[in-house]
Amino acid sequence: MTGFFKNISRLSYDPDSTDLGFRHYNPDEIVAGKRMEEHLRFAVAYWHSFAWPGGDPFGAETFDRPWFGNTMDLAKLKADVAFEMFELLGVPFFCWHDADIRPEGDTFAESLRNFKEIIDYFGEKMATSNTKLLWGTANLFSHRRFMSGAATNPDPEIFAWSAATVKNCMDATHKLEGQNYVLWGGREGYETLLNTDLKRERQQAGRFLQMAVEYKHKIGFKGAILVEPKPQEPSKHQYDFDVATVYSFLKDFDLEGEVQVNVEQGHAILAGHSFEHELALAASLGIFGSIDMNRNDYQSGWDTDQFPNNVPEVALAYYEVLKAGGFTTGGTNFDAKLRRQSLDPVDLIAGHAGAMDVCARGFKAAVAMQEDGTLEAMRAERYADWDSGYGKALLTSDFATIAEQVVSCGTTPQPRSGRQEILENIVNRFV
Ligand code: XLS
Ligand code: NI
Ligand code: NI
Repeated sequence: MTGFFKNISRLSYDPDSTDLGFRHYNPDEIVAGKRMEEHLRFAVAYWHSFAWPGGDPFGAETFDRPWFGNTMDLAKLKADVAFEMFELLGVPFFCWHDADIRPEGDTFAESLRNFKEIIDYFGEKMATSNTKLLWGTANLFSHRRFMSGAATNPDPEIFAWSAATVKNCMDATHKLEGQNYVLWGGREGYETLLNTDLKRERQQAGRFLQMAVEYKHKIGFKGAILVEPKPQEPSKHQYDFDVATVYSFLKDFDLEGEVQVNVEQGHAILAGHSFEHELALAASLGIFGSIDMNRNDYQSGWDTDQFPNNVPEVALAYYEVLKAGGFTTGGTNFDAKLRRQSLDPVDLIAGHAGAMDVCARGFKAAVAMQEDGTLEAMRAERYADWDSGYGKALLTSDFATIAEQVVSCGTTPQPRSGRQEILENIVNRFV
């Protein structure tokens, strides 16, 4: 034991808890035919909880963690603390970037050696832990070499460096039996069109993603490859703008059926959508994979990555997840970080525990809405005329025939209510 979380014991379900216990998340409770833990599939994000130093654009680190520093011993201490936290929270999964877990070396080879040693260290820990790997990913955005992009960099050597990095991160994810591999392109975009060959960069990104898919098949990785859309930040414009943009990109590069999306709450908001919009669209396009759960500050206009705390919002999101059939390889990754004034170890536990409770409440509300069935019945009723007779035949007809029928039948269609307020009132019965 590292002693970092001293005086904190394993959290358990206690509906009357006034302390750190879960008041709503009961992993063993059967909801909609399955244990809640298996539905929600919570994951801790290594970067926010253990690598982020608490800086902001106006100030440097506020956190003073005993594992901060660039040595292997400290990287192992960080891993020890991380696995202690997974155990305290009882989370079934975690996620990492290469740069979160290993010290950067002077050369690619040295960084890789460090990385592999930590992956082995994780492997040993995972052998006796209940926490598995939801996904691995490569950090192709923090180091200055990636300032002009990774796959989309004007310098081919950076493309090569990035490809080598993703290859090794995929190997490691495969080795640890990760359920997915994620690609998020924070620098795959531009700062100014004046220096950007948009067409060429898009081709580079497409080929890069094809190579990742080819490599997945080569090594026999059975998990899903997920692209995480985000419209901007850190780049002014990012190519994986939103779910719709990613879909057209996948179509263009023949990657449909090979790649799904990891949808993040805060990114949806930045793109001018709601989380449920992005989830519903992903599901309808057949590319729903996993979620990064967090929330933005609605006033600040950037990706603040706060822990979720809005039950009605979360309920509508899980409603879409349920309609998509729930998670298969995906899960609920808390891509969320503490506020920089939240210095204490207990804050890390409280942030996650509260978020797990908010998700549990939202999820149970979503299940209740689904089991009640009124919302879906009303939706089905709204489109019912398409299911038979005239409506059913319409889409296989043609303009000329339709025009003739419209004139000859002589009736004028009457507008019907969309019933939005009634539907919103129904949702409010459950949240
Ligand atoms: C940043 C992204 C990042 C990805 C993983 O905004 O959300 O954390 O999830 O690279
Ligand atoms: Ni994000
Ligand atoms: Ni994310």
